[in-house]
Amino acid sequence: MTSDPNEILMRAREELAAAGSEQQAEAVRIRYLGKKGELTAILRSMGDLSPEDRKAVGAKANAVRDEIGALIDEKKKSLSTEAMTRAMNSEFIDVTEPGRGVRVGAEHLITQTIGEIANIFADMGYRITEGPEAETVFNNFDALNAAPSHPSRDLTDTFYLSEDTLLRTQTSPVQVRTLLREAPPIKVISPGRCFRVDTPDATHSPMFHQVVGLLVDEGVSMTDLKGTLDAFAKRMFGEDVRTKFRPHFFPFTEPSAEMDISCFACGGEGCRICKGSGWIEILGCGMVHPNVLKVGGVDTERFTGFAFGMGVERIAMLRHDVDDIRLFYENDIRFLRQFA
Ligand code: 2NL
Repeated sequence: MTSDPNEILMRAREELAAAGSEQQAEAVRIRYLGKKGELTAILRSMGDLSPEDRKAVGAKANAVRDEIGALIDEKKKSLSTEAMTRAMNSEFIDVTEPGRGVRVGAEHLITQTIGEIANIFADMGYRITEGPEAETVFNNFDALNAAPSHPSRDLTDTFYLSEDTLLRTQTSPVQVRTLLREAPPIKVISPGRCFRVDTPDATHSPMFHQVVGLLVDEGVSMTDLKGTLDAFAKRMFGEDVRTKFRPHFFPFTEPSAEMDISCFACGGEGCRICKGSGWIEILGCGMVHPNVLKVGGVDTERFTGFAFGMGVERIAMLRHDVDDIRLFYENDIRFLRQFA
């Protein structure tokens, strides 16, 4: 170590020239100008010098201190500019490059099918009403004229939540709520999830979807039901399909029927889709039973109505040739993507 300011200035210059980073430049400041720095030591020890020496050495040491400080600031600035230039060159962003592409999701086929059915009925003036999946036994069974002994009420067929609540086995209870809340004319469809105790296989699932419809007004007859559902079938499956109604039984309608459409795949010749018969069962329907209308306080001398219900999975499976209902719930993207 030396106490010659000029010699210190030379060494500081060399060290700064060699400094490759702002930290290394700062280390130079600490070594010479810091609390324990070499130049600081000289300035501190000036009291030991004679007055003449003190003046000369003091002036020189102060000048060197200022110069080293300025050199360090300059070096830091140039290092920082260099670092920025290097970053600008290596981190160049090509704003003209095409984007990376966003993966857009799509509606599930069941949701799409519900939408198509709903749109057709919306065009005929129906409102869409929804209700809770957890229902009362009253709305799900009693109000719909199901006898106390009706098999679907059985504990082994229905998910009971308590003695008087359950997971709805159909979406008709939504329309019971409508009947209880509103006076005719009523014209609604109710899509939604339903639940039945079932072991899953290719055609059964303990959770499935239904769309049910209800129309109550003055002078409604079976011809209105047939015309409405025939119009629906033609829009849903093609203008060429014919419909036929076979007698059936439901506790909530009388008379009741099931509607078949002529096979949209073979035109009625008989094929794999219609299992050789030329006809495909699509939905259940009927004239609303007076007992059900009375629950809603409807004057059954003045008003009549029709109702219908269809399984959404069944319709989607038929139209898209899906052979296993479980595919809808497995969320295998390779299956779902086909309908995006
Ligand atoms: C089926 C077909 C159907 C209804 C549901 C209904 C609703 C009210 C009054 C009368 Cl509020 N009926 N819904 C009618 C006929 C058929 O669903 O296969 N169900 C098991």
